[in-house]
Parts: sequence; structure tokens; C-alpha cells
Amino acid sequence: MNADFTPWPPDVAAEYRRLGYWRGETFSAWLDRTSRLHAHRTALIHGDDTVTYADLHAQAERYATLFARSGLQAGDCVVVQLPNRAAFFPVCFGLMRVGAAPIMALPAHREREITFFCAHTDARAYVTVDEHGGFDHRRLARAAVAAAPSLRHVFILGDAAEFTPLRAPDEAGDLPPTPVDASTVALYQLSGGSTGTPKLIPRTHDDYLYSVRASADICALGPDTVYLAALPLAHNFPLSSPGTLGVLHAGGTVVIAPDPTPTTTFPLIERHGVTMAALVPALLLVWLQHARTHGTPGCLQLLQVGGAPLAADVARQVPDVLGCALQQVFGMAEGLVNYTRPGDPASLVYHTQGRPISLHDEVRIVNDDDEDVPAGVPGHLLTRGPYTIRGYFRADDHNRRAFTPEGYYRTGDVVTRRADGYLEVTGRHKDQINRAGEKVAAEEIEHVLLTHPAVHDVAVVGLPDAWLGERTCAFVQLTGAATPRLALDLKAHVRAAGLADYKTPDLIEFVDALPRTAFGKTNKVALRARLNERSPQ
Ligand code: OOB
Repeated sequence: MNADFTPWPPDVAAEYRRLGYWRGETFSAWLDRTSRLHAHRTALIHGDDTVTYADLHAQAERYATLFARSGLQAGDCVVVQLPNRAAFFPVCFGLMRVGAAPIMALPAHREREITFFCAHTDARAYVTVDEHGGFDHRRLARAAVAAAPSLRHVFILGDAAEFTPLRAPDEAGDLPPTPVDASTVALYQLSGGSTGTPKLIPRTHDDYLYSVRASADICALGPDTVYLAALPLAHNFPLSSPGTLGVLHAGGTVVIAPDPTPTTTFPLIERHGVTMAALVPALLLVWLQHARTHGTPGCLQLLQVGGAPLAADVARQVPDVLGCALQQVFGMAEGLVNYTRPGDPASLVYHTQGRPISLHDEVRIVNDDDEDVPAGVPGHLLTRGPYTIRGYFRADDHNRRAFTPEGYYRTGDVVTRRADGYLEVTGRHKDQINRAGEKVAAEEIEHVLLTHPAVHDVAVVGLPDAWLGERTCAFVQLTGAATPRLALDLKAHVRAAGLADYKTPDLIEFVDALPRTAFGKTNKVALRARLNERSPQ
């Protein structure tokens, strides 16, 4: 049996309710309330489009009508893959209104990821766009339909070709929201993972809305907050930490940037008086460089940086160069999010990755034998709490490894907890490459490369990189001799397997043999050391 959802133990759930963390409010009830409260304020800005809270609510109802008429119903999974467009929000809220749960695919996902999400969840529908960044998403839709017999509908924003246009009816009709229990799954986030297949992260209405409300409080969001959404909207960081949902909760305005480059975002910041933005460290470097030569947009007050390690030397430059305060965010789609707090001293903001949202986030730092280590000593970060999942969707075998019997999630991060409770991320135990905040599971790439006839064995590791944080490097042992074009062929092979572009190895190195540990496993520590010796980058 592969469980869809691993519940919190009943006594723990009761405690989270008693504490007021879980309020029994669904996303639909939350949107009803929020949009009544702020009806005439601006919720979303995209290009020349301005959407008020009342508009957003009406659009969500109309999309719900489209989805209900198409037969979508409570409990259905729907893969949503939209670029940064205003429609993302009413589409997701519309799905939730009929009780369907959006699966938050990223625009960069390709055939392998999308077909897996559709097939693994028995998804009823796939919602995407005609084209984005020169890529025809209808091609993905055709592959998904072929791979997932459960798919009944493909909705396309733009030119739908043979599929259904993602166009809401003019009138919502008389459709009350489907009654939904707030303890059920509202949406699925995706795990960067370290194993061959991506994992789906079931987030309930109760737990996700708690993390959104608490994050909005920590960041002191209010109706005057104008937030720039430059990272992909579906990712947990810009969605909920506090992200766009936190801003909507507070009655603020979300400015949607179609891409995160300074040439796009700086004019948007000026034009709309953006007060807050969220970036990954790789993008921060690009913004800093641009600001040094082109000046800084004046209105920005707070810049959140997270998703990957941020060097203290870079962190320190934020106030001078960008004229705003920095907040570090260390989070994960599985749950736990840590923030440095507004007003924290510089030593905390530049050198730590903050402390957990909740007093009831339980954090353990342990050695290789799962024994707690004292403050100041690095160890594996384990966590459980009111918004951290107890299990991935339909992944029982993996869950036995990823969670302790007591329900702690093994994050795969190596951290040091200071005496004051702040965490410093000092390393990583999981076999994952963090490429500019985009997570690459080494094993997934290794599996694909092993299917190439020239490849005898392979190990994928991260190579430190000044801009991306890490680049992917595949060490390949060949079955025969190398040919001049082989490295290019291998990259093309990964791309042809239908993986997101960011998973194509940046570097391919041919080796006579891979180093082995005493047990005969590939010694990735030795491979990383080899790379580090060679490239100071
Ligand atoms: C965020 O979520 P994910 O699920 O894409 O990635 C989580 C992993 C963490 O386990 C850690 O390895 C890394 O990304 N990470 C950081 C970090 N923030 C995330 N490593 C070092 N320093 C940081 N500040 O990336 C995410 C989700 C919510 C909020 C922020 C980030």
C-alpha cells in the first residue's frame, strides 16, 4: 500500500488546533474573507492588467464553474504548469473551489517530470500555456495524455490547438464552493529530492494557511506591501514564505514579473512602488551588479534571499547597493521555514539563516547515529511541526528513509544551531545539487546517463560556482574510447530524455574509473575534493 497522505497523530493535530494554528479554514473560505475585506484594493498587477480583490474572487468563481462543468470534483489532482501570469491565482483558487488540488509544476519542467506527475497522481487534468520561452507546452500535453490514462482534460492558456481553451465563462453561474475539510490536501508542492523520481508534497489547507499567516506576521506585511513576484510563482518560497499568498492575506499588492532579470524587474519596482521582493542568491548577484552600474530603485524596503546558501560577504552588500534591508530565508517545500527577523542585528542577518516560524517547530540536530548534538556543533537537521509533512504522496519506501519513526523529516541539510536558536546552514548530506536554487537530484541524472550505450558508470556531483552556487558535473566511465563529440552527445541524451533544462549536466568529465568507498559505493566525497582542488571557482 502506498499512502496518499500521512496524517499527523490525532493528539498532535488536536494540539495545533487548540493553539489556533489550524483554524479549519479552507482556501476558498480564506479567499471569500480576504476579498470581502479588501474588495476594492489592487490584488495583482501583471503588465497593464490590474486585478482587484473583488475581481480575483469573481475570476476564481468563474474558473471554478469551468472546472465543475468539465467534471472536475473534490479529491481530483490537477497538474498546473503556468508561467508568471495573473491567471495562475484564479486558476488555482478555482480548482480549490471545486475541491481539486493543484500540483505546483514549474515552467521549466519537461516531459519526464510532467508525465510522472500526471501518471503518479492519476491526475484528471493538466493546465498549462500554449508557449513559453520558445517552448511549445502543447507538446508536453500530448505526451501527458499518452502517458496518463486518467487525464480527462488539458486546459491551455492561449492557442489551445486540439485542447480546451483555459477560458472562464462570463458568468459564474450558481455554484457554491464544494464543501471541503480544511484537514485535507489543498495543493501539492514538489520536492527537489535526492532520489530518481521527484516527490509530491501534500499540503493541507490547515497547515499551509498557518505557514502563510505566520510568515506574513513575521515579515510585518500589511495593505501597503507591494511585493514583486520574480521567482516562479508555483515555488514554495515565492508562494508562501510569505510570498504572494502572504501578501494577499495582508491585503497588499502582488506585482508579477514575467522574468527575474534586472532589466525587467527594476522598471517594475520603480513604476509600482514595490516595497519587497524575494530572490535566490544567484539572482541577487545579478541584481547587485546591475544596481552598481544603473542605480537602485528607491522604494524597495525588504529583500528576502533564500533557496540556496548566501555568502556573508554578498549578504552585507544588500543595504548599501540596493538600499534596503536583507532577510535570509531558509525553507523547504516539505514545511519548515526559518527567517531572520526584521530588526535583527547585522551579525544575525548576514551570518545566519534565521530561526523557525513557529514555537512549535521541533528542530533536532543529530549526528550520524541520530543522537542530538550540542549547540554550536554541526549535525543533520531533523524537524517536525504544525506545517511540516509527515510523509510524501504515494512513496512508502522512500518515506521510511525520509522520516524517523517519531515523524521527524530528515531534511538532508547539515546545520549548526546557535545558543540563541538561530540556524546556520553549513552543509548538505543529501545527494542533491543546488543550482541557483533549482534542485537537481544526482540520482535522476545518473539513471538517464546510464541508459546511454557509451556509459559504463557515472556519478553526478556539484561543482562550486561563483554565480550559480553550484554547477552539475557528471563523471563518466565509458564502455569504450571517448569520441570528440561524446560530451555533447551525452548532454543531448539527457535533454532528449525530457528532463527540465536545468538538469542537463554543465560539465562532463571522462574518468578511467570512479573512486570507491570501502563498501564499494561511488566515493562522491573524493570526486568533490578532486573538483575543488582543480577549480578555485
Ligand atoms: C526552498 O525550498 P526547496 O524545497 O526548493 O529546497 C529546500 C532546500 C533545503 O533543504 C536546503 O537544502 C536548500 O533548499 N535551502 C537553503 C536555503 N534555503 C533553502 N540552503 C542554504 N541557505 C538557504 N537560505 O528552497 C525554499 C522554500 C521556502 C522558503 C525558502 C526556500
